Amino acid sequence: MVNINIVDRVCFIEMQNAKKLNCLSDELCSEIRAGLRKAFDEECCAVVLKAQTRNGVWSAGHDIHELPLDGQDPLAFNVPMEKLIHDVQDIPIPVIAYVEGTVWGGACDLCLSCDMIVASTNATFAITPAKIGIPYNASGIMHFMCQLGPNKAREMFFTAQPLTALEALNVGMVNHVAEIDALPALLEEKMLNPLRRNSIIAISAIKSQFRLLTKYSVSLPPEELERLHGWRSKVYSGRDYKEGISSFLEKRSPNFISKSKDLFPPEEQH
Ligand code: YZS
Repeated sequence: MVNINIVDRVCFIEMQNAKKLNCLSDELCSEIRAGLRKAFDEECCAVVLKAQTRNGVWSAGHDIHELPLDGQDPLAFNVPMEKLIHDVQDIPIPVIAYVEGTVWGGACDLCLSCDMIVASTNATFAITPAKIGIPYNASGIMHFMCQLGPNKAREMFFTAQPLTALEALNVGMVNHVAEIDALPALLEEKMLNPLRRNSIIAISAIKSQFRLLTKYSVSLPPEELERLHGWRSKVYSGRDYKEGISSFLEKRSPNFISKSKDLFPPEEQH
């Protein structure tokens, strides 16, 4: 599912499950995580996460077939896709998302969790939980808020509409955009050659500081955390979530009927 190739201290991890649109299945996430560990063990100075595309799709996001229907949190801390997102942020080596094509759902969060993104002009980025009745999760929402600002992040989550590569560049989500043929040279000149020249121990210390500063920049009192979890569990154990998954798999439009007030029953309002 994944090809790992180390060239001149850079670890290229290529998703090769194009026939399944590189859906972030548990297996694919585990193989990418193994690639990250190999990059660290082999003392690489950078990781490049790329994909073999089909129908122009870089990754179709979480494998919808693997979303739990038994009331479990689909985006719990310990699900493989979330573990991959944590590993990308925790590995003390710059991880660059190299995007040629469309990116959907959790794959968009994965790209945002990388340290930098270079994209081809035909790339697009969409976060789509609202299309499936998923409440997303706080750490993922934070990634978008930090990278895009609250307004653009809300627009992406609420509309589930793709952002073009140029729009993503304008809001600072993407570092560089180029025509697909020019992207390899841009990656080498703007990123990989400087990374090979610079001090990796200094970069590791700087990346680790970035991680701590963003991780602890928000502190919610425990009761607010519990309230947040209450909202999420109501949604992912509710009707719209099941309807979102069924409608996708049955290739029909969803019929969402849950109401906002279902989240805030009168007895709980204060
Ligand atoms: O009909 P077959 O069996 O060939 O299967 C179809 C699709 O069902 C399948 N497929 C997927 N299967 C599981 N999980 C997926 N995410 C997924 N996406 C697609 O692949 C076969 C080809 O799909 P088509 O729709 O026929 O292909 P195409 O017309 O080229 O459209 C490609 C896209 C990617 C635009 C389309 O498949 C699509 O919109 N897929 C869903 C993208 C998406 O919303 N992914 C987010 C998944 N959820 C998450 O990542 C998070 C949990 S959340 O929802 O919170 O963001």
